Amino acid sequence: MNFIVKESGFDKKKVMLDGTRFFVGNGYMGVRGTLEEFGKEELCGCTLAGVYDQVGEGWRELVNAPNGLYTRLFVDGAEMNALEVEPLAHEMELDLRRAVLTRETEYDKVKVKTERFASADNLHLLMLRYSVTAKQDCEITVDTGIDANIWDINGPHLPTVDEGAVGELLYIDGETAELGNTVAVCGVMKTDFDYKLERVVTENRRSLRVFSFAMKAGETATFVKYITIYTSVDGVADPLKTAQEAVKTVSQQSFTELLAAHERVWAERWEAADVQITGDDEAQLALRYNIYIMYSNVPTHTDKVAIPARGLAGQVYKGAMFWDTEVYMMPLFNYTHPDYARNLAYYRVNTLDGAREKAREYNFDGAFYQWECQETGKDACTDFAVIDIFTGRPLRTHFRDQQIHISGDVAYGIWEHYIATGDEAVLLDGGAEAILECARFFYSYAYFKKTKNRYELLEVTCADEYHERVHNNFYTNIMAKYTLEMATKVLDLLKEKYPKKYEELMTKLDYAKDVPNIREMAELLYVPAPDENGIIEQFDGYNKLECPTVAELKSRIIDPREHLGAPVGLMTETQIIKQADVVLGLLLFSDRYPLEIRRKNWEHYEPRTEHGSTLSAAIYAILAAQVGFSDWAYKFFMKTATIDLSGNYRLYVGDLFIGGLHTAANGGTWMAAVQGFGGFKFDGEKLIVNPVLPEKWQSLSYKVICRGCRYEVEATKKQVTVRSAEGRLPVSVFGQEYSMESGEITVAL
Ligand code: IFM
Repeated sequence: MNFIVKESGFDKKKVMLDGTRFFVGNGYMGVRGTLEEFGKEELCGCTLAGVYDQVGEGWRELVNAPNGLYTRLFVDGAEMNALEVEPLAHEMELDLRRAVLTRETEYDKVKVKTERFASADNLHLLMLRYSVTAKQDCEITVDTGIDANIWDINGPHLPTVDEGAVGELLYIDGETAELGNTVAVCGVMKTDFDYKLERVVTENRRSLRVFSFAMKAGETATFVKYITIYTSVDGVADPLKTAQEAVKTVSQQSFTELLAAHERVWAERWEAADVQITGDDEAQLALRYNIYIMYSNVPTHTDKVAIPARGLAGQVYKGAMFWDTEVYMMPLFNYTHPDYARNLAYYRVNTLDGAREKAREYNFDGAFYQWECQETGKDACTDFAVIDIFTGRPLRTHFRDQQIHISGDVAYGIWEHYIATGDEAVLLDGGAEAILECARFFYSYAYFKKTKNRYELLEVTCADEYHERVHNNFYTNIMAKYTLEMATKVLDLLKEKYPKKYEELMTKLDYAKDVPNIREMAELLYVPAPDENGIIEQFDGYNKLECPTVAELKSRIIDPREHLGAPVGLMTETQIIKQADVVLGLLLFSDRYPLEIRRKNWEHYEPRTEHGSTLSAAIYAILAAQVGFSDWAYKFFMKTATIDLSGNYRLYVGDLFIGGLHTAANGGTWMAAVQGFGGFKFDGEKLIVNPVLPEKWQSLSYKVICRGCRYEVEATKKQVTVRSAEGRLPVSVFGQEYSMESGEITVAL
């Protein structure tokens, strides 16, 4: 039962990384794993999903709530703060199964133990249990409450706040600068001992109760903090009043009762999504950590937001959603918790108008989805997204206006959700419209080259991201082609099954004239093909670029923070790419290319890939597993699985801080385990299970839900077993199809 992430010893240098690593969250709030006595310098953050704010010309980003965990401990008048007083022992323990973070710190005279969780049962509730055990007789003073002196990257997002106390209840209520959204945090503390209330402080952006008590050696004093958070984004008329009432209600229950309700939700999640590995404890724990992070960040309560690229572990990357959502995160939820995946799919329906506006801004038709999307549907990406570290000048990048594969990725996400679940609701409620609009966008972007009788996509930014303003990027073109094909399938499906809906959409979108164009372009869009050696050129002219080794190129780096991509970065004029591009296209469309082609391209592109993005390793792992490079697959699997645990990632691009969770890699880890080693794929009609286990692994078991039915797969090196009490769909194992009528099949390998 390997569910515990543990770290012993306190290291000031690790405060920032540990804050991310020991994250707890519930998709509504994300709480960094900083210590209770820490403040904004230590990057304490309780980041709120869907609450965005912009101050002046700064970046619009997620808002951090006032810190309800804030607690300072004084023993005989001296503050016990791990930053000031070196602890004799210190341990952080994240229990992934229960989603509870425990901290134990020992000082000369006392031991401190805290446990916290962001309730998965009541998303507005954050709980802390704080215990002090005296090693000798001593006088204790505790200073605890809510602190609005919080970490902001481009803030202050709550410029003025009201601090208050009503009896035992503390609160802080603030308004965001841009939209005037209210953010209210309330807290109530309960103790199991008597104390003397010294004072109540409601000033300087803090609402605190300061109390003291005497302890005898060996005694333990425990208090529990109930913290509730409501904002006007939740749709409540008076967030402060709601938070106050909520905290009064929940504080009638014990910590243990509230914890039990939280644990029940997590038990159900693990029941659906756990992936078990035998023979490799390190891989097992890392894999579970990544699943834990995904489930701690997924918005279960709303479809107005999805999962930000750095999760809810702070404001980095503006709290924006990228293509990471569809390509890296949705597969896990599609197959383990389809109702959560549905929220993610609807998020793109809800931001369709913004995508239409963006298309119009650039004089295109249809929907050009936002490269960086927040809650409004406007693109949060700027044209000058990176600062040149040497000159201090902004660099013109083309993420926003040319990374057009985003519209294909979004359409792909909606369609794949339909394939996985068979649920037509998203399609009928706007998903079909989004796919049709994305197809229309590609048609309007394309250039028809008469001499070659083909459509081309010119001036694009590759999925690889180091190369911009190129023509006919493989990943972009194949994704666009698929979008056009999906659009034709959507048209056929609607026409056949929902003729009224079909007519409605044709009229609403004035689409009849587009239908022949879409069908034609689906046929005639050029996708770079394998050359005589089986290699697909990433974009027109790529093969002519200089081809140093990654190591050689990296030796030319002057400053570790320098931007390596376009317009003037080191990698731009070379074949070195940042992340999977051709390899990603070959993975997503593996049924279109023979294994030999996929293998050759993996071998060709891997040495040319810097893996400078955390989106890269998972994709290389999966394709490596598919084409028989088992050792490589394992190496890349471990790389992606340990990114957030090891803290082995880039913290700056230019002068831009980009630390935080890496939710694409977290989702990608599940994909690498289940779709890579587990060999799982679902084509809408049958499950395909072709497992290839790394040498170390004795077995791999996972569960998936396909079209509403649960399946359990258990693979060893000798056999694969698929079980399902309800499964109606056939299973294909290494090309041989089996019926699931008996509820279980075992195939010897
Ligand atoms: O979407 C990615 C992009 O592909 C690489 N840079 C980081 C973005 C957010 O994760």
